[in-house]
Amino acid sequence: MVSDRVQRLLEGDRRALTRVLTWVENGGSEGREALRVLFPKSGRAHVIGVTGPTGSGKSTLVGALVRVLRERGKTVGIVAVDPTSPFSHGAILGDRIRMQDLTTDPGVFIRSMATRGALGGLAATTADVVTVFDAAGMDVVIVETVGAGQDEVEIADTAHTTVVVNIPGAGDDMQAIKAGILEIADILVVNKADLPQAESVFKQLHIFTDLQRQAGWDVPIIKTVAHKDEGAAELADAIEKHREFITDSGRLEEMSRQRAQRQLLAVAQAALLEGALSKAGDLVDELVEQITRREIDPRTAADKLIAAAKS
Ligand SMILES: Nc1nc2c(ncn2[C@@H]2O[C@H](COP(=O)(O)OP(=O)(O)OP(=O)(O)O)[C@@H](O)[C@H]2O)c(=O)[nH]1
Ligand SMILES: [Mg+2]
Repeated sequence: MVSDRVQRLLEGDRRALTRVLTWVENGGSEGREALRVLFPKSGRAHVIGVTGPTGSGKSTLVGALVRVLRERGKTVGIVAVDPTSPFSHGAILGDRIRMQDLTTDPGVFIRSMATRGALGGLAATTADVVTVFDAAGMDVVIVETVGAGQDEVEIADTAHTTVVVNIPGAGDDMQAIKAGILEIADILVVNKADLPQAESVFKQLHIFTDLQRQAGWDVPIIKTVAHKDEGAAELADAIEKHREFITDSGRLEEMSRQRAQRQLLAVAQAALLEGALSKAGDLVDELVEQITRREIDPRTAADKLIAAAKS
């Protein structure tokens, strides 16, 4: 069953892709089996993270970017990790019409991820969904997330190139700076450049990038008017330039190795803990009680738990 669907996915069957993505998101045995086969076939796609405040125009910008990438002959998978994304629902009519040409394009596949109920964490599930798109042969995979919390920063970890979208009109202090997500940017975008104060945000970002130099890479700042496709070609060029930079400098390989280590250790940690807890039974509750009553310190209690799991 699973291998049959995976085979059809690899042959380009979109319905098989949809099914496999559902399995992977559910985190069950089918998903795991599919990933076992698909993982060795992944690793070719360029993964782009697009993050920024709610309503900054991320989805609109992704739409504009995808149109440019399609003109350049690339196939694109989009993962929208945000329930309010126009890729799922809630778009104003204009946006929906603009998204239409994407949803009917066989070279584009859009997946909206449920943010709740993702087993093993949102970041881990997102990484698996990216792996499936990658193995399915997408040249580019774009992950859209609202830049607010830890999850978003972890998801940006999955990306080779992270684009942080800023907008004018958020007062003097930019929301993105507050959320501390500028640091993760390989490319900065000032979207809604048609609005007043765009220039002011642009200047503030320049001050920021002058202070924060990445070795060998000057973070470009690109003005866009996403709903008019303005700046999308420049953004695509900057992304391509960054891809060349990380490939030629060896950064890509280094990133892949670090990611491999993080993934291995994260999964192993979760599995070991799960194993230990299932063996320890009531001991966990007992130890929690004892720590609460200050009869035992957490470290000694953990030693007891590990000893019980091993016996
Ligand atoms: N004036 C102006 N409006 C824009 C621009 N880009 C997007 N918008 C509008 O901004 C609104 C929000 O755009 P979205 O693309 O849904 O923003 P988002 O960041 O994906 O929003 P969430 O996914 O909900 O966080 C829409 O009404 C867009 O039409 C722009 O460059 N200029
Ligand atoms: Mg969106």
